[in-house]
Amino acid sequence: MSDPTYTPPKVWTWDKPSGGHFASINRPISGATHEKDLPVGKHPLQLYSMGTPNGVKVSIMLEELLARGHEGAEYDAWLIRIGEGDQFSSGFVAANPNSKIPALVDHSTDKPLRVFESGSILLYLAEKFGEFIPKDPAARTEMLNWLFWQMGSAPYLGGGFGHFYAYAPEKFQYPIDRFAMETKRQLDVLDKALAERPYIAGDDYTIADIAIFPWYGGMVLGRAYNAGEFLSVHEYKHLMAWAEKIDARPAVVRGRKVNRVTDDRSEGVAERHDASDLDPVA
Ligand SMILES: N[C@@H](CCC(=O)N[C@@H](CS)C(=O)NCC(=O)O)C(=O)O
Repeated sequence: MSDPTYTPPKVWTWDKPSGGHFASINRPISGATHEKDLPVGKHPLQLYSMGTPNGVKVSIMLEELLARGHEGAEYDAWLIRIGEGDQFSSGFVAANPNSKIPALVDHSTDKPLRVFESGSILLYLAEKFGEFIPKDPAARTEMLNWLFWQMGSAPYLGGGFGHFYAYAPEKFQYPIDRFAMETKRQLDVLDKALAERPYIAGDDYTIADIAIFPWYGGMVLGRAYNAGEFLSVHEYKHLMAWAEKIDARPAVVRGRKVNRVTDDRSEGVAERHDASDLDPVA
């Protein structure tokens, strides 16, 4: 139970788990908890991830690149079970010292190159293949505006609203009000932008759409925290139409299936090593 009379001590110490959904994996220190190398498959790109909103940004991007015929975007996707602490293996920490999925290792470079943070991975892939990133400096800057907007904004949606609405051990009104307000403000920002243009940064589909879709598209499509009714997401009509349009893209359908833990093969696969792994089940 929370203590309404709690006064923070002078110095915070970690003397008990914080409670809530992720209590067993949360620690106030970084680094590896166990020695284990990451597996490496046969393709140039090795993705270590899970089918969460941050994870699927990268698998959607890779599927979009493959759909445009870039064979160099072939990849192995390995499942990192964040609820079981796989992100704290020595191998994963070497790929991402921040112990968060997604992480990518590019083996097509002289020395294998690690790329972490979903925004950095999207930018890396967009530049490597020259796709989903405008060449015109003004259009590129507008795209980057929205890409970085997503990186700064989604933690309020996920770590703020989602955490206190769905995962905290008790319902506290103050943080739910605080983050519901901010999440609705963000949905309104997107809705207003999308009233004026087909994609978030302009006329073309870019990595900014790929970054924003899993969080904010997922939210209005009713996939996040069971909070669609609570946040009246039907009000954001332009955002909804954009989300439905992106959701229907074949590469998005495929990318969303990657690193998903499910018994239903048509819903997703834990690992992806071949294009046929994501083909519809006959
Ligand atoms: N800013 C990071 C956020 C990544 C992130 O928060 N990943 C979550 C899953 S969606 C994670 O790995 N959580 C595991 C943990 O916190 O230990 C990115 O965009 O890549």
